[in-house]
Amino acid sequence: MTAGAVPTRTSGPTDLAGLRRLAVATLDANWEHGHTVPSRTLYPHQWSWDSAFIALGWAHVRPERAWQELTSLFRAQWADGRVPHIVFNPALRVGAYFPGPELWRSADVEGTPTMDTSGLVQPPVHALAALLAYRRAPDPAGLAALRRLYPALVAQQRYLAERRDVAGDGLVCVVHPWESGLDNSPAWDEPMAAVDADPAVMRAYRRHDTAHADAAHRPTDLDYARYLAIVAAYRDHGYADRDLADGHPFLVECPLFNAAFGAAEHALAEIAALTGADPAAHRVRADRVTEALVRRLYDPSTGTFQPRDLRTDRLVGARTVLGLAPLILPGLPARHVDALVAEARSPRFGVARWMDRPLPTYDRTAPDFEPLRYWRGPSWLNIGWLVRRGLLTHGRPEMAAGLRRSMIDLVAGAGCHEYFHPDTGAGLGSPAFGWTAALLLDLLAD
Ligand code: 9WN
Repeated sequence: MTAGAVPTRTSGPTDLAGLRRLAVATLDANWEHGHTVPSRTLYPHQWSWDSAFIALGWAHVRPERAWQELTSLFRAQWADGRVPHIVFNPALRVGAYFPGPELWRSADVEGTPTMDTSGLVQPPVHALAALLAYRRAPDPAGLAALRRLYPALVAQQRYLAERRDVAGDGLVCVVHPWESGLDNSPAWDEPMAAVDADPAVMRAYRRHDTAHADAAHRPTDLDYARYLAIVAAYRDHGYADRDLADGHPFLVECPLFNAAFGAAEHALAEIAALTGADPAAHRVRADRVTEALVRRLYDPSTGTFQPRDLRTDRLVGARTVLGLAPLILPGLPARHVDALVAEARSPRFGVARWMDRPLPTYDRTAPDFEPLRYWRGPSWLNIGWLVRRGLLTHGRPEMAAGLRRSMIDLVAGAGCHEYFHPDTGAGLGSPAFGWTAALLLDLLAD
C-alpha cells in the first residue's frame, strides 16, 4: 500500500478494530526494506528512538519486523558504541531531508559504518523496547534476536556512561537539543540563548520541514541557526567527546534522557537473565543512575525534575513534561514518586482518571505555552506512553487508565498524527506518523 492510500481517521472513537487497522496500515505504509520511516514526507530516513517505539508496535503484528527494525538500526552503530540518531537511506535524493549527510560528514570519521549517519544520539529507549517487544512476542526467533542485540545494547550504554558523563556525576550529558528528542522544548531556551548564531545563515539553506509542515508549528529559523552551529562545533572536533566541558556550546543533563538511560539498565538486567548473561552489574548501574538523577536533577522547590545546564551548573526554570519521565524508574524513592504524581495531576499537566484534555509537553499554565508549536505544548504519544508506564510502575492504575483513554481518543479523533493540539486534539505535523501508530497498537493490546 502507498502512503497516499492510508486513511487518516476512523469512523468513530469506539471503533477499536478500525483504529488497529489504521495503525497497522500506517506502519505498513512507512515500512522501507528493513526499517520504518517516521514519516514518508517529513522524516524519510531511519531515526533512532523512533525505531525503538516502532519495533514495539511491530511486535504486535509482525514480530519479525520488530527485530529487523532494531537490527538495521544497530548495524549503523559506530565503533565507539554510539547509535546515531539518523541513519540515512542512500536511495533517497539529495535534499530529501535537511540537514542531510553533507552536513554531518560521518564518512570522514574513523569507526563509522559504511552508510551515512548523523553523529548525535537520542534517548536510549531501545533496550526497554526490545524487552517489551519480546514480552509481546515471546518466541524462539525473538529470544535469538535479543541474544544478538544484547552486546550492542550494552555498548550503547557504555558509550553514554564513558564518553558522555561530562560532569563526572553518573549522568549523561546531551550535546545538542536534537539528542533530547524534544528539540525545541522550553527546557532548552536558557541553554540555547547562550549559543551564538544568526538566523540569517538560514538563507543559505533550504529547510525541508517547513515545506511539509506549517512553519508556525515548527522550530524557528533562529532555533535552526543554533542547531547548525552546535552540529558544526561537534563535527569539527570529529565528534570526539574529548574536552566538551572546555567549549562545546550546549551541554545539558536531561531528566528524560537519563531516565531512559537508567531504565535501559533495568531492561538489560532482564534481557541478560533471559539470555543466560549476568544481570547483577546492570541492576547496580540502574540504582546508581536513579540516585544520581535524584541528587542532581530533582528540584525540591518545584517538586519535579529539571534539566541541568552544565555551562552554568544551574537547573533550568521551565517546567516541562521531561520532569515526569523519571517515573519510569522502579527504584525512584516514594517521596519523589509522590511529588511527580502531584505534578502530573496539577493543572499544569492534568493527568486524571478522566482527562478533559490530553497531556501537554509543557506546563499549560505558563505564559509562553504554545499549543501549536511542536514540543512547546502539543501532545505526543511517545511521551504519554512513557508517563503511563511510569504511573503503572508506581501503582497508579487509575491515572494510567485515564492517560491511555485520552491517547486512544486522540488517534480516534484525528488519526495517526505526529502530534496533537493539547486543547482541541486536532492532528498536527505528519498525518501518518510511525511511533503514533506503533504505540497505539501497544496501548490497544492492554
Ligand atoms: C530532528 C523523527 C524525529 C524525532 C524527534 C523529533 C523530530 C527531527 C526534526 O523528528 O526531530 O531529529 O527534523 O525535527 O523532534 O523526536 O525522533 O521523528
